Amino acid sequence: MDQRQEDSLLISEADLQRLALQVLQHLGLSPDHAQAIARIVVAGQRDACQSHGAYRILSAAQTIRTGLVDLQARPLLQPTQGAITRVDAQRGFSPWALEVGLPPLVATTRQLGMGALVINHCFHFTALWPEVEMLTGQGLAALVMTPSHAWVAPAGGTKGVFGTNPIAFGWPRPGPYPYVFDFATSAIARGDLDLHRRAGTPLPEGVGIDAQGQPSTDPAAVAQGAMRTFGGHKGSALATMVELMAGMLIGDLGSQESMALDAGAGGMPCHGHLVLAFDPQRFAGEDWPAHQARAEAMFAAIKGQGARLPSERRYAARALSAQQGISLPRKLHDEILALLD
Ligand code: NDP
Ligand code: PYC
Repeated sequence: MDQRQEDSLLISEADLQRLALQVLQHLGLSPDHAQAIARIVVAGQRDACQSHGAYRILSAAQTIRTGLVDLQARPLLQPTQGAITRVDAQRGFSPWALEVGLPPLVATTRQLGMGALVINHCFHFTALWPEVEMLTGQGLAALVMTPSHAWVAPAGGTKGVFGTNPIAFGWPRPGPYPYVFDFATSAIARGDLDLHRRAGTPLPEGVGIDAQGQPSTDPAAVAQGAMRTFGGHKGSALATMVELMAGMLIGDLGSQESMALDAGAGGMPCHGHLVLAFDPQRFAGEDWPAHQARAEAMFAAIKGQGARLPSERRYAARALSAQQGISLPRKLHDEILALLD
């Protein structure tokens, strides 16, 4: 949802980072957790991702109030097993665990051609594209997925089974901007539904049903009912894959179990998280530059028709934020400051 028309202020990236850090530590998080979370939510706000930027500081606060998340948990890096790097987040938030797991993931990927980072027992509430960009920045391709809470009905059904189950993909390109897409497999992200609810605006048609299974554009009614997958049965199958790959495969909770653990407390989901990385130099070998050039030709063919690549809106917002500062809704700024009371 576009909050750009809202009354906003401009804040420098350094100041927003400082504010986020101060608030998160005030909420009781250890400095390592607070720094890792601040980095990721500030990057989201910088890229004008309203549902997964500074707004998520409020989500962190709400999750902390549930008492379920361990604010001091130290991510435990397990011994690497073949291509698999595993970090047990020990019921802490995910960003620090991700930072702990990335270096061994990159090393394994370079050595074997592909690698998997499994993060277990983490509270995950961030966008996935920052994770993907950390890998494309190393010249790697990446595929990331995670369950959430069971807010989403399968195509043909009316009751929540899946999470909003985002999938993100990244492909390294020459220059600073990789090819990245990152989307929920639900018709709308839960964060966007929340923003509609906060703003008192209706949802787009077709994204949810009420508790009686009837189509609804009322965010509160859909929150009581269920959200729909995007693309009908196709989104439903992708959401199923996320439950399987980032749930059962890695021995962790799926979205239904995460929701049961929360027991109506209103916290962010707790489950596992899967990050896959691929080294093009190993797959394509010494011909990689030629194949990367073919990929560039395909991107040019997409753009040549007037279509845009995913993430181009974000990259434009990033450039604007660098020039003028980060745009932050004033109401959200005040709510974040109020967390210091
Ligand atoms: P959007 O529908 O806003 O965007 C999906 C993707 O499509 C983005 O990469 C976007 O790029 C791109 N895109 C949008 N419009 C176009 C277009 N016209 N042409 C080409 N590409 C386009 O994403 P969602 O609302 O589904 O998800 C938002 C965020 O929520 C994601 O970052 C996701 O990771 C996060 N999320 C996190 C969850 C969690 O459990 N942690 C759960 C669900 C979602 P651009 O950004 O440049 O517009
Ligand atoms: O927006 O769907 C969402 C979401 C779930 C967990 C974090 N974000």
